[in-house]
Amino acid sequence: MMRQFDQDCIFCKIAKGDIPSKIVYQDEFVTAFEDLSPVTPVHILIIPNGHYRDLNDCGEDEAGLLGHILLSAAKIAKIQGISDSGYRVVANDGPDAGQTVFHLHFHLLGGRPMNFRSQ
Ligand code: DGP
Repeated sequence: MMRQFDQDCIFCKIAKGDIPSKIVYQDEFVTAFEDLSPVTPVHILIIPNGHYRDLNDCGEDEAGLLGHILLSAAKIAKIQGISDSGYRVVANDGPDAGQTVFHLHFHLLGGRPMNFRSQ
């Protein structure tokens, strides 16, 4: 059962369509949209359509949802044309990772080579 929206959350508002964003993919469970400050030529954020703060806020009940998010990332990478060149999927969880928006999201990054240790 998907969580409800949080009316004060900016990513919930994006999923609902209440504030504008460039949505590239959406289904019953997830919304994917272009990051406002892209760090790679392709930089998409994939979020669940309900409010989860981060991975720590997820449990076994969310196992299917989390799997669906990763499969959506692969699907969106194909749509974006970066399936073969390669891509990275990143979740920043908590202060050391620099999380700034507290609605679970996965960055889909691609379109140029990336160095894992420099970021
Ligand atoms: P982080 O919490 O560090 O994983 O990054 C959050 C990302 O969300 C950051 O790359 C910028 C992006 N972002 C923040 N606010 C908005 C917004 O209102 N619209 C869009 N499209 N992206 C946003």
